[in-house]
Amino acid sequence: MTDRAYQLFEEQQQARGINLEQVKKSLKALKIETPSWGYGDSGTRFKVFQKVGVPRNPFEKFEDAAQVHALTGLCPSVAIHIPWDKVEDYSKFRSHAESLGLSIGAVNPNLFQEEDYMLGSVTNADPAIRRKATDHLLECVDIAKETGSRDLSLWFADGTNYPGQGDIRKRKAWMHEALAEMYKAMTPHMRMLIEYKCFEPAFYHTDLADWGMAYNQALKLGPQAEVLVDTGHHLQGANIEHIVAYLIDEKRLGGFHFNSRKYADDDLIVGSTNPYELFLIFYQILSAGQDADPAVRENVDNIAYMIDQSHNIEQKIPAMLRSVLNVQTQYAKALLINHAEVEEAQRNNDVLAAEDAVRRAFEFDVTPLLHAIREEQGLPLDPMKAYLSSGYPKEILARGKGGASW
Ligand code: PSV
Ligand code: MN
Ligand code: MN
Repeated sequence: MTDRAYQLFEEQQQARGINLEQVKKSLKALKIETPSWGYGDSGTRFKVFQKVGVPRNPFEKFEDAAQVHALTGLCPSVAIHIPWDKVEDYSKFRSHAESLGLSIGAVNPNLFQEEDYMLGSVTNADPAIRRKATDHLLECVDIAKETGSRDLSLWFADGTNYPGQGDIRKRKAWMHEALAEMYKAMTPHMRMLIEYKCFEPAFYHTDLADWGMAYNQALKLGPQAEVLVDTGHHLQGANIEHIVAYLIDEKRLGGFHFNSRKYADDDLIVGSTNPYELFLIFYQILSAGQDADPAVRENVDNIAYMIDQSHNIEQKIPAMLRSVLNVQTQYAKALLINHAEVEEAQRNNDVLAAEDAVRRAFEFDVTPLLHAIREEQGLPLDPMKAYLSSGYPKEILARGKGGASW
């Protein structure tokens, strides 16, 4: 790469003691899973908007996801949600994914869309409903065996709207009972990623409301259970990067659902309102990646980076491209942090120098670096532009309206 902009960038970073070859290697290794449901029609509780050209079935969702991977080299796997992505023959589904250069990623059970679950699924006071919900979890383990998926991502809408509505401690025990049964059914290579959320759809209490509750369940289950951090699932002002650092240090950070939020679980394009938070999350991960404890480094190496966003008003594929490119940009910036400089400032209790050493990396324009790695990988320098000028956006219009919802 002889581009002038890259040359300047290289000189600038070398002068700061940054090993750009290592940075490029790390960037090329970044993998981000996209969610099948991010390609379908979506909306809010007020309205689900129907778009022209939306996939009509799980197979077409994967075809759209393959576009995102082909243009970015970042997204070789796609998470599925059951029953949204229920198919008759999972081995056929798996072959379809493989023929597109993809694999089927995390399997997400869905325990929030049936009438039966209005007052809870695995924490419902009715044992028959708890049984039905647990059976669905077991069904998802079987599906994961067929799809070759390692991760099962669990999110429960379970909670109550009013004081006294449910017995919080009994519900805690029922949650554990269901998770333990599922845990036992998993093969040794599988992982259970437990997702928490502070509220919504329940507005008084949620059975797994925060990382501590998810971590507590994971700890009681065993080493194959870990915590999933969805960036939209915290109360205002929560320090997500602190949670991330804490969980990695306890070797229980399983993965992320990246999305952007301003008010609640807004599920917006990643990095659209809070890029610095994303950068600081990567700062904690990269810092832990240099830990002396191999178990901490192992946790870092196994973090599943996943997107969880639903595009309400925008076109699905370009929105997904924007999300994954924003993740890549913030990761690239975080790779420019000079950790020795930060540590020296910390040792000297030099608050301003420490803050400056971290923030400075965020302020670099990493465009020349991203262009360089894309060129080296034979990818378009501007994946968004390449998509918009390709034939695909027009081709999918033939699908018409009325595609799969979520
Ligand atoms: C719930 O808000 C959530 O974040 C969970 O990950 C679900 O699986 C997903 O959204 C579904 O939209
Ligand atoms: Mn999520
Ligand atoms: Mn969510």
